[in-house]
Amino acid sequence: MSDSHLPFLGAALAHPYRVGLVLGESQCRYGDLLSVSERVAHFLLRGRSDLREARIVLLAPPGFAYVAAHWGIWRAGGVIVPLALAHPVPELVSLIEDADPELVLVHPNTEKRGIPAAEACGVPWADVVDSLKGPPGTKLSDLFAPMPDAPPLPVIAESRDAHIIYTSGTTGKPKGAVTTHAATRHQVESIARAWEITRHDRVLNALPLHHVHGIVNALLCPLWQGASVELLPRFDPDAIWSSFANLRLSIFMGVPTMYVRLIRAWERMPHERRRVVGWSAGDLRLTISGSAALPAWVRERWEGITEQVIFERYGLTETGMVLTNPPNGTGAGGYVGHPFPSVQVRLRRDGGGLALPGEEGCIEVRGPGLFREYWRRPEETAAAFRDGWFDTGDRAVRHEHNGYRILGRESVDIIKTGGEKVSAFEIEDVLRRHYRVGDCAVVGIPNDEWGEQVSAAVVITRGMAFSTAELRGWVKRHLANYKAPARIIAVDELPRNSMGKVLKDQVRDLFLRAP
Ligand code: MCA
Ligand code: AMP
Repeated sequence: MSDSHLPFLGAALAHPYRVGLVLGESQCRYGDLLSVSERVAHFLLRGRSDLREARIVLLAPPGFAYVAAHWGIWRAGGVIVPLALAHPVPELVSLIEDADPELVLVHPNTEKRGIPAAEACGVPWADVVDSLKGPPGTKLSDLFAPMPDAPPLPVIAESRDAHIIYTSGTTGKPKGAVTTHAATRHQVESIARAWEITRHDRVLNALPLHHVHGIVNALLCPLWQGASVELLPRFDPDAIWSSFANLRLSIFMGVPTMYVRLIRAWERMPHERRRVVGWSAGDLRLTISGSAALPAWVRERWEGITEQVIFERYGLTETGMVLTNPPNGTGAGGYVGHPFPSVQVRLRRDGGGLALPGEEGCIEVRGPGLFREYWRRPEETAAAFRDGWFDTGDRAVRHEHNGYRILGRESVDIIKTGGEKVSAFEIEDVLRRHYRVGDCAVVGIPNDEWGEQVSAAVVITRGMAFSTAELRGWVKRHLANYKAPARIIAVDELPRNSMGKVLKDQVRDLFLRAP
């Protein structure tokens, strides 16, 4: 088997017979992933020696095909651009146009949206399941067989780009954060060191695979270490409780909303089952929350059910993981702890200078795990850094012992709902294109289950009737369903200052006061 010298393959090459993935009833060994990803690489290369950082969009649900394609893209010298399963065609078109890929890999479950989107962009597409078979003409029965006559795969320099992950910002459409192989390795090594992840771990991953959380933390990091990952095709609280009860898992990672959903599912169970699954979850080595603030009640309730303390960490798409509590459960609730190994963090005080312990400021990050650039957006890349430090836009305070406590974001126009970051501007832009909407303002309203709920105040064009369902449907036709406002209220006019700028704090108050 040819070796493309990527360090993430190390554990796979050393332990081909170990189980890498658990998918329902079936298991997949590292050796299988190596064989099949080599076939994917040759499928993508079509006789060429190196994809030379061509972007390949992957639109596939979590599963064997996703992981084999991911590895195959990297081994062929390509850059993976994973897109969300929730995107409707227009949003896929806009992301594919931006990424400018050489190919879109769709899956039987995603082709209904993936194919029209690729065709609208004039980009070729292929079925990821076909790519697993390797060069055309390969029989399915040869899937896991070695490829003795295949030419060697390219040697990939670590300075080359590895993936582009789209993230919403304060301006316009989502931006692609480009991360190199070297930065990805630093992110993985940093997590593995901080959380002591080894080949003896077994991680349950029910996260979507188009974010750093699901890809780097819960998939690449354990596979890099030679551990096993149980991949769920989608988040299903009952399936997760069953996995806790039936499998010897050691790590679960989730966003706060997932813990809320798990708690609600537990509360619906018969008394006896509650005890069994609660104890099994208590046997996990690590239960980790991130991507949004973990409410105190969730942490306490979870501890009551499982006798297990959820520990919180903090990170971003652009930086990978930044801050973490100690994995032994001794961190304080409400804090996200101290920097990961090799990550430097500082707090910039408003008006300049660095904040002292106990003083509020904006988190800035530096280190070898940071992204390289926003794809084809040099100005926005430059604006994201100050003296080489990445400006996270998150506000925090630091205390000597417990570390950092996140206080919120600088911008009211970024909303975190169920761990998904959404831009108010993007939703306002779509709402304004509806013929009934004269004007609108989108804000995030605190919510027990979602953290924040996307909420829109709309000025309806004179004389028109107003329907929440119609406006939600309109947004869902253009953007991922989680961007559709959960709450919509009609107002005569939006509160504005003397310069005409919408006063979002006052818009928020409208919702907080509404019944
Ligand atoms: C689904 N819905 C949502 C969301 N997700 N509404 C608001 N916010 C959401 N995030 C709505 C759908 O529109 C739908 O509404 C209804 O819920 C059911 O949809 P379904 O897809 O079945 O929902 P679900 O599967 O239960 O999803 C909830 C979820 C999901 C599992 C919490 O949102 C999720 O996987 N979130 C994690 C996102 C994540 O990985 N973030 C990491 C990025 P309707 O019926 O009206 O259509 S941050 C990151 O990577 C950094 C580095 C970090 O720090 O981790
Ligand atoms: P994303 O851009 O989707 O990667 O989301 C990154 C953002 O998620 C950060 O800038 C924070 O606002 C938020 N975030 C991540 N982890 C936490 C956490 N533990 N507590 C509060 N916010 C968090």
